[in-house]
Amino acid sequence: MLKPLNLRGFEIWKSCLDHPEQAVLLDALRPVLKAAPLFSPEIPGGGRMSVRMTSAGRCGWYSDRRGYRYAESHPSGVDWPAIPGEVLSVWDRVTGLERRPDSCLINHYGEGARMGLHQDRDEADLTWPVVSVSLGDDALFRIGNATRGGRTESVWLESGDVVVMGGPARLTYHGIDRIRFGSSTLLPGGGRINLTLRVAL
Ligand code: MD6
Ligand code: FE
Repeated sequence: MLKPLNLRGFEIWKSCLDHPEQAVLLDALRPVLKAAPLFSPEIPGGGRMSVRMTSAGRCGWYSDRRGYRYAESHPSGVDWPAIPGEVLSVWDRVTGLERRPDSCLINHYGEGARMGLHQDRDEADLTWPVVSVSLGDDALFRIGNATRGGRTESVWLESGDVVVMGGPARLTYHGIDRIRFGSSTLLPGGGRINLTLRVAL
């Protein structure tokens, strides 16, 4: 594993996971996706996100017309499945922290899906980092500033890349402009999965 790149305080670990490790993670996610299927959250302004989501852990990120929050269960009523151990080890590797995440958001990008610039600020204690794992198709990740607007910088995230957003970068705006659909063969149907691990409660 090389040293991470640092882009505006985001630590970007290129090729953190090799192909076999990526396949192991994906296999570990299959039962999670089966128990807690992906859904398209409604957004407060109306409409739905183009990204489909679900979660693992004690709580899961959720959005509807009332706003963003962490919910105790999947919209179907089932408990969120546990975060797979293989996923927790990635957190251990890149953070070295004693504390482990209590939530893992699973985002799925099909062709044309994107995620607008946003801050991650629904967690109770914003001193813990957020760790993100990319699997599947390449994605153009845009990093902005602590407030909306201003110049931005972009980087392509590829399958196996891991990003740590912590310290002064914890409240930086960021988003996914687009994916290169079909650039990876990791996911059988194409597309991209992004995992974000957080200490949410
Ligand atoms: C994505 N990632 O890569 C969206 N958030 O699909 C995020 O929103 C994100 O990559 C917090 C920290 C790292 C991230
Ligand atoms: Fe985010």
